[in-house]
Amino acid sequence: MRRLRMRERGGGVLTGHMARALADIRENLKAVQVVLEVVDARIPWTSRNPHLNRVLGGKARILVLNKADLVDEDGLRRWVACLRGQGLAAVPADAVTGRGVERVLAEARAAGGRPAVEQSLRAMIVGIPNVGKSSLLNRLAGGARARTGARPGVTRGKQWVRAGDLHLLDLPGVLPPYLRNRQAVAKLAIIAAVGPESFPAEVAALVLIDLLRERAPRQLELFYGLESESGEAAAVLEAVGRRRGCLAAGGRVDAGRAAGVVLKDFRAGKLGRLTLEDPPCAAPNRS
Ligand SMILES: Nc1nc2c(ncn2[C@@H]2O[C@H](COP(=O)(O)OP(=O)(O)O)[C@@H](O)[C@H]2O)c(=O)[nH]1
Ligand SMILES: [Mg+2]
Repeated sequence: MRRLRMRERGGGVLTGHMARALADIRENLKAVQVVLEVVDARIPWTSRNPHLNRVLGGKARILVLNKADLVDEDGLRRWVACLRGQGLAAVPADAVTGRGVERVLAEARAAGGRPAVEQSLRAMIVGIPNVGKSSLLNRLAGGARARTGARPGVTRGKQWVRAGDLHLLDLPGVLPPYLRNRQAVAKLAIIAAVGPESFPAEVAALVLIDLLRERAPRQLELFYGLESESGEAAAVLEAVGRRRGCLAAGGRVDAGRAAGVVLKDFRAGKLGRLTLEDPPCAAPNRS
């Protein structure tokens, strides 16, 4: 395997890009009472950006564990229980089918308090790329997507859309992914929050293979019809590539194409519903 040297960006350091994104969000926050922080339910921890905590201050927040359809029920339940135990209003959702979205609205209403007379509750969506911010916005705003327009004294040119009795800022706030360490960046690449230009797909696929083998043993063998693979992740990737005809000149396996296959299948949920990390709470006693 090619040795990878990764330049850590935005981890502990506040880069200019990160600071600008946070400043934009801070500015928009003034206009809302509630924030819907969207994360990917497959990596609820790694897909958050902890800088948001500082920017939010005491603002009410709902933590939407989106793409809940792609994770196992048990893992999801444990994550929700753990986060709620920490006082976070965590709500699982599937922004494509709309499952859980009503509850997001209900909790936003409850958390946002009662706005002043004549005003509706205003909220905004934030999150790192590809977690489903736009999908959730469309779901919440419904098909019509009628803009409610600027409201004097409240919006100053911002566009709002109606979501039930809530007013949502029309543009979600994009948080840069938080690159805590190499494993975190690999997970972010797996869910396509970080692109292949920043983290090679092949390395992401190898990390994914290791995670799958640890968390859902035999899943890869079953799905791709492989012999039992006990070797390194690279050997599994090569077996998948051979199986799927990802061949380069001379009959060698094209590892890059094989990586693309594994990542695509995982992202589509074909390799099983699975969380890729555990909540920072002890597993419940199952006696
Ligand atoms: N399976 C699944 N896919 C989703 C869900 N929400 C969004 N997506 C898909 O994830 C991709 C990114 O969604 P998008 O809303 O553009 O994310 P954004 O970058 O955060 O605005 C799109 O292909 C969506 O169809 C979900 O709850 N489940
Ligand atoms: Mg979007």
